[in-house]
Amino acid sequence: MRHHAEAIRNVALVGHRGAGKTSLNEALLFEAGSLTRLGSVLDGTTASDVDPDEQARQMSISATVSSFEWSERKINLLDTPGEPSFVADALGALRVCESAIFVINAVMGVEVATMRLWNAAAERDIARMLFVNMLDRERADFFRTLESLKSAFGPHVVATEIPIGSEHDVSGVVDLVDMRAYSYEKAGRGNATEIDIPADVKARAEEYREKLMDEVAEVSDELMERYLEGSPISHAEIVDALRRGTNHGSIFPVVCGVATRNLGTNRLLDAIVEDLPSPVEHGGLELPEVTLAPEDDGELFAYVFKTRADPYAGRINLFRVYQGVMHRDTQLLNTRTHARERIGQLIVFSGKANGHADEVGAGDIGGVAKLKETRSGDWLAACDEPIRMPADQLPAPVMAFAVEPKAKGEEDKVFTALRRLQEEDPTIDLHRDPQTGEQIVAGLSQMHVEVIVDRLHSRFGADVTLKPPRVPYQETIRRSAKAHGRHKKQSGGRGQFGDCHIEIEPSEAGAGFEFVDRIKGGAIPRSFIPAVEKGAREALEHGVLAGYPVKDVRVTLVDGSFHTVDSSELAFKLAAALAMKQALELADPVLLEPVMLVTLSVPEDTVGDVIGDLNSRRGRPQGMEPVGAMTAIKAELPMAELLGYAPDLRSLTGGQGDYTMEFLRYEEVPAHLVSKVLAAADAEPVHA
Ligand SMILES: Nc1nc2c(ncn2[C@@H]2O[C@H](COP(=O)(O)OP(=O)(O)O)[C@@H](O)[C@H]2O)c(=O)[nH]1
Ligand SMILES: [Mg+2]
Repeated sequence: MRHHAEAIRNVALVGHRGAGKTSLNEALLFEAGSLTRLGSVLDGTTASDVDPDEQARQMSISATVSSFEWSERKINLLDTPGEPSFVADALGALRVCESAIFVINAVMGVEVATMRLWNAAAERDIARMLFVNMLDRERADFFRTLESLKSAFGPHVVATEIPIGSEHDVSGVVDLVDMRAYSYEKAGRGNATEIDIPADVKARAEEYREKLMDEVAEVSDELMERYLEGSPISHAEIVDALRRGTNHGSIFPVVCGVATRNLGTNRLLDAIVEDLPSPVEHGGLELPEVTLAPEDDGELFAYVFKTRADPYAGRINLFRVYQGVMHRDTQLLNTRTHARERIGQLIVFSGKANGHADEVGAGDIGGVAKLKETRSGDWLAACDEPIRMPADQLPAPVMAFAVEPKAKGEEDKVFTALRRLQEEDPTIDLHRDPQTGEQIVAGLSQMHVEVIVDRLHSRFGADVTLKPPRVPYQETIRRSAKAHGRHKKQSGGRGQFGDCHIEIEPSEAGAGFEFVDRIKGGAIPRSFIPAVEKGAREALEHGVLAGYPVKDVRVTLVDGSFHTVDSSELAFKLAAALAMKQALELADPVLLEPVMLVTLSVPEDTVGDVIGDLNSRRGRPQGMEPVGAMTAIKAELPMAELLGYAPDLRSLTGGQGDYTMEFLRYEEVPAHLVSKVLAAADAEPVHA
């Protein structure tokens, strides 16, 4: 059945890892009747973390879609990973949803990943609602969390519900829109019973209702007037104002509950249909090339936001229709490759068993299998229109490992499988190390690369060994130097002759390789000068210290000589190489290492230990601030000191610490450590 776009809600569950998104996803599906039992993350029985590696790690890795009905609306709920290594899927989900529900841990308050995702949602102008979860946990505090949300996200964060009871005594919620209270029995479906507002929460409920009405009144002058006059405002009017305010981010409603006890989830479902916008209400998608309206009778445009590599079903592409209707058994155009794709069956994601559909209408989300070359980021359209979605700002893959198949001769199998996984995850980088010829897999963290290796095994039966990541050292020079290179051979037949004088000097960081030709009077004929340049460039691929690439060097060709018969391009290239080798040795070569900016989130009482450990790793703390119950620390650290940091941080912080890192710049390796790096490079030569 096709749903009209006005009846659709596309909602992403986002937030820090462990806040309870997957548990909430489960409870919402259960409450809506799309699951027969409430699964749990601990038992690995939830509808959304279905991959064996997600269950083993008790952590979401891929975004999933679940579609179900509530109050005659169709809700497409996207559960996303909070772990920064898998942020691409969370950003992809935020791209195709009108609304996001930020799931907040009531013990921890706002955490690092939450901030980042909030900014991404704000950039995309997405309606935002917050669900304060885990009210049943020890030290959970709804009101403290609400304050932390206000200080992080501004004064328009406003509660539409408050809890009854706290920690293990939490028993229900008070709805501030209608001033009604509900208590929840066990974790069954439909477990809410309306009760009188308990006497001990009454005063608080009134206080917070006033705050809510202040916000609601701001949406319309007319409401404001009536509110100030003290005239009654109806449920429909409040909800309408809430939805208008929420639609484009002038109000951020806060609701609460306990996902694992199915407490408050029926109210959240009501809030999704009442307070969050449909694709129609949120408005069309404005791109530089076209504006797409969520109307079924328009020309079809569908955006692929996720690709899943399945060894049996092939690729499954998840798409969102922005305009028109997608029908099964049709042909569409991929606007990137301009190739026709045959759409066979359409998939709808209803609970654990996916179903099939004949069509997916404007504003809706669906899936399609077996497309030839379509992958995430592509548009499927009825006609060939140059159309592009703004690109997501993805972190750079900096954690590089060399992979080797365990069985001989499986290089191709491994490489093909890696390519398939890369289609699914744009933050994977694959390349050959030009220095060693090794196949390199780079990701955002050690865990990210470990997940890739697990998936190679579980999905493609390809087993690899990971070699410890190599730090991509570089070399450069600190002084200028001159040298002369001459390549001369005369052993019968035609000889070889090339001869050049060069000067090298350090150039600005980031300038790369520069070549200046100052040959006068034809000392070297024009036609051989590119060969000198090539020889110089190639000489910089392997420095004289330890064979690492040499960066930021200006090479000037000042003089030379040639032989009318014996000179050749090859001879000049070799002469340049000889000159470069000499010059580099004279130019005070130094070793450079990558330095990373690390952002940590650690429990307050472990800050001292964490900083002490960072200092012992040559870290330079750049600042610290409390974020909820955690402390965010920024520090600069050499990449060499971060290899294997994840398990160390885990043990320093009782498993609660988390970090992300990004590349900052190259810096000189301190003198006392150079010999260590050189010895290691000797043991494992970087020349292939
Ligand atoms: N006590 C309690 N535990 C919860 C609640 N919600 C989730 N959890 C647990 O917290 C852990 C992380 O939950 P999960 O749903 O995987 O979080 P996600 O990373 O945000 O998807 C799991 O062990 C859940 O069982 C809650 O409301 N109360
Ligand atoms: Mg999860």
